[in-house]
Amino acid sequence: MSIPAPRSVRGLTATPQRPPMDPPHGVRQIPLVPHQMVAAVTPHADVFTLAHLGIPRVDPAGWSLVVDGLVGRVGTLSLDQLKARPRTVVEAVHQCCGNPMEPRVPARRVANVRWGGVDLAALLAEFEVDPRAASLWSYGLDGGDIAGRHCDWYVKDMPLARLGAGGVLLADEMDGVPLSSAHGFPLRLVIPGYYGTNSVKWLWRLHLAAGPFDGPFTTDLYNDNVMANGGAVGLAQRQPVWAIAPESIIVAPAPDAVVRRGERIDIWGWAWSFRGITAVEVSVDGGTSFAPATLAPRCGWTWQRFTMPWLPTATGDVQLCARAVDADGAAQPRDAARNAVHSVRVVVR
Ligand SMILES: Nc1nc2c(c(=O)[nH]1)N[C@H]1C(S)=C(S)[C@@H](COP(=O)(O)O)O[C@H]1N2
Ligand SMILES: [Mo]
Repeated sequence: MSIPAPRSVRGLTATPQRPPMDPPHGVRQIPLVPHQMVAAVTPHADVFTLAHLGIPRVDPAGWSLVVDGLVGRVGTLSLDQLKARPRTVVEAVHQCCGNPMEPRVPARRVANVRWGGVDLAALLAEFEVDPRAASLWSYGLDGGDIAGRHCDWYVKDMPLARLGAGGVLLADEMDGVPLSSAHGFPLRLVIPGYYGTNSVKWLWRLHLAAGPFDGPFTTDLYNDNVMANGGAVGLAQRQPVWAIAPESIIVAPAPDAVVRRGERIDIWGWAWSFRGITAVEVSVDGGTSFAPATLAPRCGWTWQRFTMPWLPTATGDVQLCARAVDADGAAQPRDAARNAVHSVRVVVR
């Protein structure tokens, strides 16, 4: 596959060199399972790391960001120029959608992250985006072979209309400190409300285009109908894994916890989606009946805490489940979906 090189601009960066990759292969670190996700804002060290092709070690001195494509003004920005811009902080749920080859398997790789950086919509306005632009192609410095295809760079596309909902960030900080290499140093995209795969790390190029990008991470992988049909579908039939579907996790009690009959406990956890959650229901009988939990309001793009008091009245095994409903009225499916209902077995003694 050939990727068009950025139009060369006098004195400005052309296609960059790939930085050293360490490691030169995929990384998957998932420090927390749901019952460990007790913090409202996930500490830096507890945020999962996903990298398909390895981790580029970027020298910030030689780094710059290219903005090109359907813009009135092509340009590049150095890290210093970006850091000198007005800054913003966005707290947002951050979720990996799981293995793209297994779109119906819940992975529950999730965190709630405080990102710092610059607002993308404000920055792009300065480049005079052409009205024909409908898609933002974001390029990472990593590349290699995946799913039988070669890619020069990790590239994702985002509908430009997403900017209208706000919060899209070029982030250089996580929880007040510079991004680590694993999380995208020196700069990454953050698209609140979209699955993590869309938030391109080690960003080097923003390309404005009229239509979708054709590449392994946009055309073959991360397309629900491609996976459902077991093969490639045309660009027009794509169903990209973009907006996060309604989901909830039970944090407490933990799996296999022993609780006392006649002693009140709180069942609590987190719920989130692109649109925001309007109700969470909890079941203490394996999903036969549900009762509404108390739900905290959403604050920007954060996950929302739910809690329900429970007084166990009989001894034995109990299957607890939580089900979130979002602002569209869409509810979590019982099973066979990446956002299937989370269920926890506890023992009442
Ligand atoms: N350049 C680049 N960006 C990337 C990826 C990648 O492999 N390369 N992985 C994506 C995936 S699948 C996820 S879930 C998130 C993970 O971000 P984190 O490792 O900072 O938590 O980064 C996304 N951005
Ligand atoms: Mo992911």
